[in-house]
Amino acid sequence: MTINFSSGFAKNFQDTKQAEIRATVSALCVAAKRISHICARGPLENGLGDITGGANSDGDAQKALDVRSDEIVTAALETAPVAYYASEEQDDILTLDVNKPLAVASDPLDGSSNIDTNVSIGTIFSIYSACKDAKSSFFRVGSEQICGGFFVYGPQTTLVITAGDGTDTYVLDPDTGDFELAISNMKIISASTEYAINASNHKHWDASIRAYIEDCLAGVSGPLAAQYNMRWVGSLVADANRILSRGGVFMYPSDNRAGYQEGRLRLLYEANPVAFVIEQAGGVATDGTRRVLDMPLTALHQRVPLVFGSKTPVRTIEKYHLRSKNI
Ligand code: AFP
Repeated sequence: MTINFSSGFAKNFQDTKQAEIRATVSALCVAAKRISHICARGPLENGLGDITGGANSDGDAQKALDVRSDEIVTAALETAPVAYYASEEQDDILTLDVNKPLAVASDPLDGSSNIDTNVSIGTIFSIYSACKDAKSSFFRVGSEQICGGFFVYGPQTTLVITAGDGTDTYVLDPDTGDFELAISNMKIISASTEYAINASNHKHWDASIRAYIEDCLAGVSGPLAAQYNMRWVGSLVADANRILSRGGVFMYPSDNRAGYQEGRLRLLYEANPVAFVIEQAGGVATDGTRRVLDMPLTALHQRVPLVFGSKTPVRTIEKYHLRSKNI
């Protein structure tokens, strides 16, 4: 079976489209089970975290598991109703079968820097209806996604997913080998005093983010009048999963390092699917001021500054941005 969908999954769509979405998600679950198994074997798999000598489109060094995960996802999508596949690990879009109806974008292995440290990592995916050609199937706004989400390979292997009618979590049952619905229609609490950011980049941030973080650190006697806590896993999927389960705000802003003017995360296969599940759970996802899902894709591996999570802190950060621009 691989996944026991909730009865309402993708019910917004006509039967044919719903079946196509379910078949593609099932194929991604097959891939995730294989990647999860490899991750669970860790060092027994000989060098998952080794640098292959290759690099992805952005010049990031590719780890062995990055490449293997991409191969596993590609093979799975070849069995699904998918015409085009765009991957963080491949420079260009892969055409699988132009006669098929869907297009999938993926970061097949998010959190590579954590592979050898036994910290949760994952696979992120986004599904669109295919257009007349490969490029137009992806060069669009994220609000045109028909399904999106991510797998987390951690203490549990989970799937966080939305098809536009709420965000659900499925858990891979080790006893049956199937993904089972565990939490339906998740809701992010609107207020939270927990933030996630790589604080070592403080000197690189713009004034608005520095001011916000400094006001969080000022605690109860500071302008935000609350005691804050910080978490930073270094795996987007792990931080996103925590925020879905207990609230908080994630920030990977632009900074003044070379290549980081638009942050680190990619719009197509990281920010858009995460923004989709976050919004469907009642949260907010912006680039600091603009809604992520309204941002048109103009380059396949385009980066975007990313702020997402509980509504109140995301809107507060927006105010810091606007104030720093005297808007
Ligand atoms: P890797 O896949 O190269 O480890 O990058 C992971 C990631 O894209 C995202 O999952 C993390 O939130 C972010 O990068 C961590 O970035 P820093 O290593 O700069 O903190």
